[in-house]
Amino acid sequence: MSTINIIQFENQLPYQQSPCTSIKEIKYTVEQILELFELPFADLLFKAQQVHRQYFNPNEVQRSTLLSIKTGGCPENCSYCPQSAHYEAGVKATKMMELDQVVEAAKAAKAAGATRFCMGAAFRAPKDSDIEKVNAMVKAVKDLGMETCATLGLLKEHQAHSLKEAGLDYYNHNLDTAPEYYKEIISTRLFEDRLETLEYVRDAGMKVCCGGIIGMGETREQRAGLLSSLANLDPQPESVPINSLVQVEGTPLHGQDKIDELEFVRTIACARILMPQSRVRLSAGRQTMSETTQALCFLAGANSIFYGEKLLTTGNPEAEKDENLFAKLGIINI
Ligand code: SAM
Ligand code: DTB
Ligand code: SF4
Repeated sequence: MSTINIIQFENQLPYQQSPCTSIKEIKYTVEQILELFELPFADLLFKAQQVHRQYFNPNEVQRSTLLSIKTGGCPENCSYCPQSAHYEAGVKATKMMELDQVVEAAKAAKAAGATRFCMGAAFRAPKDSDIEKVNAMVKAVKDLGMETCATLGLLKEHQAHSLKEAGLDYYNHNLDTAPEYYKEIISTRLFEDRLETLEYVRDAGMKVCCGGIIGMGETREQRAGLLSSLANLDPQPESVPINSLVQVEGTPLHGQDKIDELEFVRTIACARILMPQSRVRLSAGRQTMSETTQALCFLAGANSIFYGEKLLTTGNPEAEKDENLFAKLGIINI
């Protein structure tokens, strides 16, 4: 068994200065995270469970439902994304949804058991007039007694404050992949632009939902690089979505070798160990994942999911299927 002790991370790591203030010091190096990845599977999962049980009830999983409030036609070229205008992925571009449609969807999500409603828009960066519309949605969804989350792309400082004032609880903005691999995936905006948005969100007082995608052809070292960037955010994100790439025909990443499912479970376990107080979200990719692999992900410390038959443009397991899985595993919704 490796001698890595989780506690040692706090005390024995080299200090490095980072240009971005949301990463104040490099507490978790890629090399150390690789050592975790390389542990025997049983030892890695045991460590992850120990950490998980320090802060969470391991039988509780939080559920969020997504709604695409503005779909497609996005000017960015994220090579995984069917909503990019750069690719022909069969997604029809729409205008922003009307408020009453959003409220209807949120009511249905609440009735099905979701506690958070996450509104996503295919923007590079929203205009102030878009923020006004989203603010009205946030207020209406909060009035239903749900937590709110939005993912609208890059924000300006005053926009983050405006969303916070409207009552937005979480802002989702992912780092997506390791800084070293990032330019292979997206060239229309920088990794550093993302860090800036995360800083505005944090400074405005909202909770941060920030994760990435596994299975885009990255190496294990690059998976460790993504986790290092996430874990070194200070404070760490409250919510960490780990997406398994959903391959959509027409996008450049379609046809990519699929990630090995046990490697995906290892990634979840490492995320749990590195970010003990965060909710690690088993995110996109569940539709093609076996129940057994999902169960291993929960065992490895995942404790939230996207719930409902659609993500943004692609499918997700039906609510009833998830209810059955939760019943088999004795998992309760919170
Ligand atoms: N346009 C905004 C942005 O990029 O920040 C918000 C919506 S965007 C769809 C939110 C996140 O969904 C992306 O950062 C990416 O991590 C994830 N995502 C998009 N397409 C995906 C896919 N095909 N498979 C897995 N995750 C995906
Ligand atoms: C996140 O990390 N994953 C969600 C949410 N945040 C917005 C989106 C997944 C999108 C999967 C592809 C689609 O449905 O378009
Ligand atoms: Fe646009 Fe977001 Fe898709 Fe990138 S991930 S193309 S920014 S909708």
